[in-house]
Amino acid sequence: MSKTIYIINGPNLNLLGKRQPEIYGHETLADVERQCAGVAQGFGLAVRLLQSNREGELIDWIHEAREKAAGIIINPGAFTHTSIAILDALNAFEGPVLEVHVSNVHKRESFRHHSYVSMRADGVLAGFGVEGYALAMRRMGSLLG
Ligand code: CA2
Repeated sequence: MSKTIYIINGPNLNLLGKRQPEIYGHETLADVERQCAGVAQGFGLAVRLLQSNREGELIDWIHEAREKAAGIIINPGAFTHTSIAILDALNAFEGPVLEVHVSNVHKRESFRHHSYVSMRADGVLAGFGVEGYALAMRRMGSLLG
């Protein structure tokens, strides 16, 4: 059976491709899922794309990933900059964790420059648009292949 990669998305990312295209582009989470599934297939991996506006639900999925996923690609949205709880959950996950941001957070407001999740992430991509997810999936393939 294929190893599964969880692609976990935080608050407001359900709006990708629907609002603020000047920052976040025109592609939706459905496009992200399709692009990542294509890359994953080449490495014999499967994907499960998840999105929630609730911190606790994101944490529950990270816990679930301990049993069901070989790796996590996560864009925690604004929780990136605030959530020690998400960091704690990721610290209990043993596989690779890659952090993705659609925008270049370092080019934006200073409150976006710090990430709790980066203290656990094995790699961070920011500012590659939604293409960052597929790039992270390619890296996941190298790490797990
Ligand atoms: O650049 C990223 O991917 C962010 O994680 C996105 C978060 C932001 O708080 C982080 O600092 C950086 C915001 C997600 C909001 O997503 C939207 C997408 C389209 C339209 C409106 C919001």
